Amino acid sequence: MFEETIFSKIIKHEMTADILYQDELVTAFRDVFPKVPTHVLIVPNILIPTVNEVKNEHEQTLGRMFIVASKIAIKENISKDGYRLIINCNKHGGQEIYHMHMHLLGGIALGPMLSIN
Ligand code: DGP
Repeated sequence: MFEETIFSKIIKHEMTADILYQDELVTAFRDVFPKVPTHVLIVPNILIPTVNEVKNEHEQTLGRMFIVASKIAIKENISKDGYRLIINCNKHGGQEIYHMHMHLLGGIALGPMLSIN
């Protein structure tokens, strides 16, 4: 069994978040510390800690994450100018919350893909 994070509480509505979308597979809510004007997290409802734990059985959920990201981008009016989708994995990837999630980032030009300090 994996250890639940704050994201499980948000998914179960035990903790407040600005939820934009929820269905039987995924939940999308605004990042509490937005880095750009639109910063949304798209999260599987089941706990997959990192991309390393992704299995064949998660294929539908992973597909749904992209579909939801695309729909939210349209709703947020950032689809035409463009946006970035990021999934961080483990320490070197900069992952802080061990419930796999996709960042949808947009609303400004994001510049180069990476800046390594
Ligand atoms: P990552 O570094 O990829 O694990 O990103 C975790 C993100 O989660 C980070 O951008 C901040 C966000 N976050 C952390 N705690 C909360 C919370 O309680 N609510 C919301 N909405 N977002 C959170």
